[in-house]
Amino acid sequence: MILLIEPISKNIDMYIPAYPLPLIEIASFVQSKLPEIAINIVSISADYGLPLTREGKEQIYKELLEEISEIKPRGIGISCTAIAQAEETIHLCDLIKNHDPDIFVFLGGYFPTIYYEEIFSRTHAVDVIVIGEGEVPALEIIKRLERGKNPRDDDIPNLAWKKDGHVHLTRKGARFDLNTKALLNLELLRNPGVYDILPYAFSRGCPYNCNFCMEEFIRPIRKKVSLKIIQKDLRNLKLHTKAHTLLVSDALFKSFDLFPLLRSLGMKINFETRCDVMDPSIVSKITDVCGMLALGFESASYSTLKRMGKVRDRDHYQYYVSNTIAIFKEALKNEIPVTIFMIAGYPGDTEEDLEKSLIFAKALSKNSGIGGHIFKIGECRVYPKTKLYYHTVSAPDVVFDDNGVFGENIVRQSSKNLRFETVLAYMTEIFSLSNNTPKMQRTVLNMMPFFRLPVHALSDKMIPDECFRDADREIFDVQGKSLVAFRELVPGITKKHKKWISGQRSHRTLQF
Ligand code: B12
Ligand code: SF4
Repeated sequence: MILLIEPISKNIDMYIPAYPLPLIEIASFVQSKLPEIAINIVSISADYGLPLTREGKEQIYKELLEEISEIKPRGIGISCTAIAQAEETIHLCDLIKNHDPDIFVFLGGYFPTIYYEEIFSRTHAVDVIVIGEGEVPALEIIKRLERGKNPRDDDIPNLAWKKDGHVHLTRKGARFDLNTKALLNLELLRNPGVYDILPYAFSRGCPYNCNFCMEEFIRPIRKKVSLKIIQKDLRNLKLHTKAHTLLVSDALFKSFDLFPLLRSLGMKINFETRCDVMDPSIVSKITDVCGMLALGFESASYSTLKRMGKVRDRDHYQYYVSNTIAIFKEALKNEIPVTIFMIAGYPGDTEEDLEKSLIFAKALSKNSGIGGHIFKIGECRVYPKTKLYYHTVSAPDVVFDDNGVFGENIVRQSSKNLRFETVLAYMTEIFSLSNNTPKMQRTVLNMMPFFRLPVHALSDKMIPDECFRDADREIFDVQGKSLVAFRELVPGITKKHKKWISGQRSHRTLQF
């Protein structure tokens, strides 16, 4: 038996009741090659609950370890996509190894791919880290484990481990051939029926190399999944789930030609794309099938976008901005909810840059539509090892919380005379220009039931006991029935906790 686990994320704000796509991709691939091996995927939040307190978390881990004792897996693979999962991932590895040192623990995902050295310096509980795409290395690891061998004894590509104080890296393998991608096998999930949202990646990778992004570490070239595989996958999803929303998980989505196929599924498709790759005339043709459209806009300032590596020159900038306006207007005209993602206080930003974004948001928000719009703006984080990190540490006037790969790394002063309070004030003002129409509220609630809520709002007495997995109300039940009841209450809870809604992200982070 092999267990694959999606750990807890501390960021509740962006919690999406979606199956862990990376683990299903890997498990389906391994299962298709080794059908005789039992593989099971656990999503801690979906299958055990979302812990709101330390006690709740301890209860969940106790249950998980009891189960591990029963099923006795030879290996446990853990996926760590976001920084918000990193500390819990390490804690979980420690717990598993202390519980049973014979279980082979392996990790994969963005975080371990980029920060394997930092993980090894924190824990001895990880036997191997898989660098980059996990399908082929996981297959080879699991093959060896099932034969009773140590995967470190053979020359499996894209692995890292630490021995005698040194990190050992195996040879770099080729990119995963997406033509060999397995069909998603939902039966490998513990509770396939509990997910409201179906994530799917039509392609992997992005060639743009924006300075703040991590994509270039893992897949700097975009490759597409074949139409044949997509068709089969989507038909299976339709057949085996009751969910009606597909969440596009491409780094760079531009498969607009697939909308006729997507339409035939009878689902709503939520996707994010770049502001300069989508033709605004497409919007009116996808009205019936697009649930929500998101644009990674980031800023309206030429100087900021140039520092981000988002635009090449003035001409590109003009196109970037005018295309954003055109897509936005089309979305409103066609009653599609639209989210504009923005970053405030990017290193080098002056108040003038923030003002440009504010003026832009003010102008855009003069247009209104039933679909509504959200300016989802957040403070800037400087992820170590990205190009942005190296620029930032060498910029004399920029101050950020340089608290390592596990930290928040928030930019506190983006240029000499710009105070963080000023950045927060702009964020609040820009966010308040959102038009949270009933349609937008329904769409967001469906996908992100805890969107913008502070953690303490989930303990509010208004929430009935049926939304919790335990009598002490320390573990939130995020399976369908509980979320249905919770969603009903969200307008009231949001009103009650209004002052926190546009505040800093730290209020939306679980504190263990
Ligand atoms: C979809 C998505 C989301 C969805 C998640 C929905 C869901 N539950 O699936 C939403 C919108 C919620 C989201 C939110 C956020 N996201 Co996001 N998201 C993505 C996105 C676009 C796709 C992830 C995905 O499914 N990829 C497809 C799978 C197949 O690829 P993969 O994850 O890389 O998995 C492969 C390998 O990594 C490896 N692997 C992964 N796990 C494992 C495990 C084992 C055992 C092994 C062997 C291998 C392995 O093998 C897999 C298959 O080849 C990625 C970018 C991208 N294109 O991947 C960003 C990305 C993961 N998100 C990112 C960020 C920053 C965020 C936010 C913090 C944004 C914000 N500012 O709020 C939040 C945090 C959310 C949280 N809860 O913590 C960053 C992560 C950076 C980081 N390390 O923190 C990414 C990488 C974007 C980027 N390029 O910078 N996100
Ligand atoms: S376009 Fe998006 S995914 Fe691509 S590098 Fe830039 S931020 Fe990353």
